[in-house]
Amino acid sequence: MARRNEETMMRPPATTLLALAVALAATGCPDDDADRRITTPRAGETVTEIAQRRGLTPDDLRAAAKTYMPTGQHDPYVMFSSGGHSGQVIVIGVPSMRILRVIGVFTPEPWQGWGFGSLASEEVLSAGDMPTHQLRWGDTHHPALSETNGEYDGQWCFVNDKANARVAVIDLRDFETKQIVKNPVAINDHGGTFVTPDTEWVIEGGQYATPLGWEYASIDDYQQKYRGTVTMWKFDRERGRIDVERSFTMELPPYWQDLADAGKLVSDGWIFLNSFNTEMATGATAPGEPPFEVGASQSDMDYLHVINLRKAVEVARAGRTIDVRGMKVIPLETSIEEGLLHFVPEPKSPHGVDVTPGGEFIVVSGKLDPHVTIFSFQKIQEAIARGTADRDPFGVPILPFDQCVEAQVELGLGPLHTQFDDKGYAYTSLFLDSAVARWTLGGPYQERHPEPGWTLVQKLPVHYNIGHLAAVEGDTTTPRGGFLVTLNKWSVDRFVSTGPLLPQNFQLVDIGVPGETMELLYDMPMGIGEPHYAQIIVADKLSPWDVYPEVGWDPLNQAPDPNATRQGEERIVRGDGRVDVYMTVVRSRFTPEHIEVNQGDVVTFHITNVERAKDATHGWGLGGHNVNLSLEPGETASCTVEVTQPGVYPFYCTEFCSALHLEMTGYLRVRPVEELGK
Ligand code: K7E
Ligand code: CUA
Repeated sequence: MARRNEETMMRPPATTLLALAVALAATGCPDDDADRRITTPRAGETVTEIAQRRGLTPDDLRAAAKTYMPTGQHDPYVMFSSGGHSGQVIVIGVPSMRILRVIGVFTPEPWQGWGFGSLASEEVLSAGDMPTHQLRWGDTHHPALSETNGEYDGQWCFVNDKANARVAVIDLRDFETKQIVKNPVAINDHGGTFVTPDTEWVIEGGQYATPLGWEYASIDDYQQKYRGTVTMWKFDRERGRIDVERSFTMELPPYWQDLADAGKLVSDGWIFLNSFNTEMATGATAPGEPPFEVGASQSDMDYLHVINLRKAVEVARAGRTIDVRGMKVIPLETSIEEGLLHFVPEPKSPHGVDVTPGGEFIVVSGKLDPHVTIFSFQKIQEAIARGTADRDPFGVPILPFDQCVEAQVELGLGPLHTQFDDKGYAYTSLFLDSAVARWTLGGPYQERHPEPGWTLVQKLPVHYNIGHLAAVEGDTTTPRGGFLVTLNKWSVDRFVSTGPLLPQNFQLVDIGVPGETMELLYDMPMGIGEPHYAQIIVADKLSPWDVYPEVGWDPLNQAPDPNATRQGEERIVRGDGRVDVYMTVVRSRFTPEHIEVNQGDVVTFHITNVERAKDATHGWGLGGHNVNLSLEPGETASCTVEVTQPGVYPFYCTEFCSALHLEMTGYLRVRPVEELGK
């Protein structure tokens, strides 16, 4: 069904469009009063007349026909976008660009009750805290869908928090966050999350070098005491959790590691991580000294880190690690001794690193270089075998650039990130040019397109200052092509003004046709933080639950909840300053509805939604206590409230669930201490 959608989306009915094009070409826009054009339709207007009245061009209608999902129809693709400093993940239908859901991850999210009293969410969120204080904000950058054999399998989604070096695990059976791990070695990160082709490892590369283990060191000791990192988190698919015990970190020189990508197919078992500030600039430590901006951009080359993951796993398992706050860390000397780490010079202050679908090439974009540089995995292997005497100041071997490079393609200004399609094209974002460059891959991809390999084919302007871009399954071993979404940082003039803070602009691009035919289709304002990366999966691969498998389900552990309550067994259990309320929820009542407790009691509510109907979600909001739970069909959720302030607090259902939703309420009455014993 979805496959059929896919195809029809690519081929709008040509005859209708042709007729419209002819009709529209003949007439101009009738007037330029946008409001009147919308609000003065005539009865029985044809599509052509509507288009004329609204001043739509044939191109507008083509674009509309390619993006529009008729009411009730489902998008064939689903995009998982980071939410940037919203700390969340945003799920969007493609090509309609409709937001389907925001997933609460690092930041409390009230609709889902995420971090608003639910004990399960508090357990997940507090696992990501610092030892001394709470963290309730994150900056999500790179979501990674789980893979099997290098293809998305629709089971899990991971995402990193750049601000605090944390990684979250989202279960795609219910699209909820199940785990947050705080990196014990690094305080911030960037090159994560990227998964290996079977999701055995979730990679989290560092960013701004700091002393390992959150220690203090003077900036004067930068080269001695500050270090970069990359962490390999072991994912246990059975348990659906990252296994911290089996994870490890590699100590790296204090360059600022940036993006990472895992090798695949021929390069499976390797990791590529680029870096900037190999100058080891320490910024303006005194007036007049060069700021980071200048100091970190001096050299023409930085270093692509080539890491032998398989061998690193063996070295970590053999115990050749030191312990940093409970994390196994392979010291830099050990990595050099064991040949785990090689550098390849890469131009210049690079940002993106992306491995081609077959794993043969590694595409690097230098922000300050107009080219993308394509390295050959095989050539890198040969250079490693040949050996090199060249070393960085820490003793890391540097392979000769010329021995590793396959091609360079001049694309334009500020290249950042690259995606791939099914036709042997690559797509690179050009931040400074505000454009997407379509260029051809060579080598084994040559036969898929008519143009010569390693050539720029088309540059499509986008609006404006594009960061990442995402093509359908565009970073897997089997990219689908069809659509590309550009994640533009600035929107400037694209939308009705909402004041000085403007949304980002997601633009949908048709990349279904070869040659110079990329077509801009649609602008979607993204007014929820600043997303960085996104991945787009074929919707058919997702198979989330309609309702939880049984009534009384604990979504955190994906198992029956011991505190689940059946209808007829609702009760209030009191003892020693503690009150446990076992409650059920169904349209349209809470049982029990009246709960009387004493000031100072610690009251735990265990609430079970006994509904089996799809979408019969109830909420449980408790006034005056910062509490809101979301109770999806079958779910049991618990929440603990210490009632310090006497009074009468209505609780009510926060989802408009039925005609008698407003009657779905109850009272929590807290008797003041003075009243006790009366
Ligand atoms: Cu914004 Cu991948 Cu964090 Cu580039 S990153 S744009
Ligand atoms: Cu239940 Cu409203």
